[in-house]
Amino acid sequence: MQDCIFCKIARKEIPAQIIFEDEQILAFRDIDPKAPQHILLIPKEHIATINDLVTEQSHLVGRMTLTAAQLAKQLGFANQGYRLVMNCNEHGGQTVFHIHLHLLAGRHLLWPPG
Ligand code: DGP
Repeated sequence: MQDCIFCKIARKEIPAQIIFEDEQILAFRDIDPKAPQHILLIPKEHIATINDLVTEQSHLVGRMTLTAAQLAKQLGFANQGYRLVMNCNEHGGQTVFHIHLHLLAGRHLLWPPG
């Protein structure tokens, strides 16, 4: 997708603090962190929302989740804990229409979310 900001990050057309990359997944620091640790995990393939996921793409969500757990261990906050969030559309608070998994950690996160 030409105009998608996360596709541009995946193509390295705009900078980001990338902390993990493989053929299918990219992880980078959120530009506007909501916790001391705030990392976004995206599939390199453009998928606008969770509503657009098809069965053939479900492995990507598994890879994103497993990668988040690995990063939590590597970065040292797996045992203390963290939160994984995917926002969908207006009521979910989605602002970038390329699916992404938020990995939030480093403070006691409140529940329920606002
Ligand atoms: P959401 O509201 O769930 O769609 O989250 C989008 C997140 O993306 C938000 O926390 C801010 C982050 N973000 C938006 N633009 C950029 C960018 O250009 N670079 C980085 N690193 N993060 C961005």
